[in-house]
Formats: sequence, structure tokens, C-alpha cells
Amino acid sequence: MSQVSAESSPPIVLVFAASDPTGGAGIQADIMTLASMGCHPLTVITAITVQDTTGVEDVLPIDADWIADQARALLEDVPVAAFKLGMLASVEAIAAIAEIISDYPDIPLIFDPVLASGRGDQFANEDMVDAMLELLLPQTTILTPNSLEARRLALEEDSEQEPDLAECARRLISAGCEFVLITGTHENSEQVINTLYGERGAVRSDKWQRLPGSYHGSGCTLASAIAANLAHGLDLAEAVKDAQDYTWQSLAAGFRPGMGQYLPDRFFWAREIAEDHGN
Ligand code: PXL
Repeated sequence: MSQVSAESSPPIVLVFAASDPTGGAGIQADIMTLASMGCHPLTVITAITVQDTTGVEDVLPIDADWIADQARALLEDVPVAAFKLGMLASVEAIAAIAEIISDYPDIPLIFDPVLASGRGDQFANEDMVDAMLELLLPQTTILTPNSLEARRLALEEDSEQEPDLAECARRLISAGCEFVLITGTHENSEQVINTLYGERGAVRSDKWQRLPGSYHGSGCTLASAIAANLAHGLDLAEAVKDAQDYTWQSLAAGFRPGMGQYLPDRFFWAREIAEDHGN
């Protein structure tokens, strides 16, 4: 058994994301995932939302100065092993976060470009998409769009034809990020195919059994799991593979607390232990 002393700290991940009161997605998903994977989350809230398991009713962006002040206070105090970005909610917030992380070029940045919810609620306008491309992609270690987000981020103004996903990845990498993981949940394939691309093209492609039902928070879970693995020191391809496995298990253990979508159980292993004790 490994020794855990009061001195030793779990790896610390600084998350910028929005509150989802259902606990399905957003910063709540990030907190649970990071904690479940042995990391400690520092959490800067970028927006609060009104939502239930059926949809998002409203979003209140937090003032960019407040976002910057929260992050600066933490960064002056606590060493951080990775940054994770989720919903950002305004151009000003994107600019403020981009400026802060530019002071820490050696810390890996996991950027989940949240443009819409899985249910189609829109979170980002064109100015925000432009700001993400211009200010955040050049600082990103790994970008984790779903296929819809990848197409929107990679769309060129004058092109009529929709690019295939490999071409989207090429464009996003030429916009400055090191790696792109495009997830295939929204595609028509029998299995879900997630492909990791780097500068020289596809690095790995993983196929997962498509689960029945509609899930809320799978993208946040996946990106946070990658952040946790990078914070633990795994190499990137290994971090991506293991994070998908963790996410799939969370989804397979998912539950439906309300009348809408299923939520992942990011502590599926704790339930297994509790059930064993109950025997
Ligand atoms: O799943 C993306 C997402 C991220 N963050 C918040 C959300 C959602 C989806 O609804 O509400 C706060």
C-alpha cells in the first residue's frame, strides 16, 4: 500500500468552468471527476446556470475581473499541475483567462470548447468562437471538441463544403493547439469512435460500445479525466486512453435522477465498494 502522509498532496488542477446545479455537467462534473481520480480541484466559476436534467434555462456570466481575481489569488498561493477549461461564457472571460494562463506556459492546458450542451442549448456566439481560436488554441495542450464543436471551430468563412473530421483536426492544430481529441458520440457510427490527432495526423483511435440513453456531462467528465491523468504525469496518449475508459465506466453506471437525461456516476467505484459491504 502506498504511504500517504499529511505532507503529500494530490496533484492540483485549476478548473475554469460554469456551475451546473444538476451536478451532471460543468464544474460539478469536473470536481467529482478530479476527486474520483485522486486530484484536488481548484475551481474558478465562470458562470452560473439555471437548468434541470431536461435543459438549460439561463446563463449568468461572471464578471471577467472576478474570474481573473479568483485565479490570480489561487495561483499566487498554490502550485498547479494542469489547467482545465470548460464553459467560458463571454469574450471578456476568454481574454482574461488567456492572459493569466500565458504566464504559466509550462502547465498543460486541457481545453473543452463548450459551444452548446448535448441537448443543443447554445453557449457561445461567433465572437466567443473567434476569441477561443485566437487567444486560447495557441496555448492549448489538448483540445477536446465533440464532432459538432470541431466542425464549428474549424469552419472557414469562404468554404461551402463541410470538412471531414481529420481535416477539422488539421485546421485546429494549425490554429495552435498541440493535440485534438475529437469525440464521435454525435456521429452515425455503430460504435462511438474517438480520435486523437497530433501534428502528424491521427495518433490513436478508440472505439466504444454506444450506450443507450442520452447523457449529460460526458464531455466535461472526459476532459477532466484527461486533466487528472496529465496532472498525475501520464503521457498524453496514455492519459487519453485511460480517461475514455474511466468516462465510459461512469456512463455505464449512469443514473436518471429526474425526467431528462442520464448523469454519469463518476464515483461508480465507491458504489461498488458500498454494495460489496452491504452483502
Ligand atoms: O456539457 C457541457 C456543459 C458545460 N458546462 C455547463 C453546462 C454544460 C451542458 O449543459 O451546463 C455549465
